[in-house]
Amino acid sequence: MSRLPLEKKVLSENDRIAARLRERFLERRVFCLNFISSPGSGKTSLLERTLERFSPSERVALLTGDIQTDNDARRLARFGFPVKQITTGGACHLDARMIERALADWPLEPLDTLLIENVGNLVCPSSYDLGEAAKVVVLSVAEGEDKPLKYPAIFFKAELLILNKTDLLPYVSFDIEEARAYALEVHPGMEIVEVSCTTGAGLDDWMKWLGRRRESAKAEKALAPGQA
Ligand SMILES: Nc1nc2c(ncn2[C@@H]2O[C@H](COP(=O)(O)OP(=O)(O)OP(=O)(O)O)[C@@H](O)[C@H]2O)c(=O)[nH]1
Ligand SMILES: [Mg+2]
Repeated sequence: MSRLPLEKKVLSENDRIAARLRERFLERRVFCLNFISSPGSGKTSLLERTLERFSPSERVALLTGDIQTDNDARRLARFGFPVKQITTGGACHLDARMIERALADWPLEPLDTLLIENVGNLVCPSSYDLGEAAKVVVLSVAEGEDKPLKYPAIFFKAELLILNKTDLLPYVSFDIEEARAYALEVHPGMEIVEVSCTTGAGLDDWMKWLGRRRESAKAEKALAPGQA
């Protein structure tokens, strides 16, 4: 069998499960985000800074994917919200079946928000829909400003680009205006937020985006059943 038909079959099976998940999220009114970046760009750090800004009454849960170790789940569990690690045992991305399995014994009813940290990889995760409302791509200033041009799929599919580690700008040759221009070339109108998870700079802008996007998802949900 040639490679292409098999790949197509895997992806269409994934899309089928992702559609089922999306429907469940819609029915249960759960707002889901899928965070994607290269290894080490700061996905877990961003989630840590986000969780510490949430009030304890916030109904948020997290899934975090890695090839090996539960390090990220342990980091995130410190904030008191439910967290599950998905260890892919070699796969370079999360797929919709892994999410469905992880949620099988987790009631969605008490949840309002589900944050999924994908495996560190800028390529494979972009092909796998997880049923999320939106993808968020994180790029750190230590990675080179040309990444949106070299890995366009994820920059095209993500609604928001988070440019992280801005505290390192004085020490690296990263042209942040050029990075923004490349991202907009690939995805005109893409929203971009600059942050430093270390100093906290820009995190208010990120939290505002999150709040706004969550509200707009709720409004979509309100319209969905009858389409008024
Ligand atoms: N200077 C600086 N370092 C940061 C910042 N954000 C994260 N880091 C550091 O970058 C390293 C990787 O951060 P993580 O949050 O683990 O990155 P990740 O994307 O979750 O990594 P994987 O899950 O392995 O893909 C850690 O040493 C963080 O402390 C930042 O804004 N500035
Ligand atoms: Mg991580």
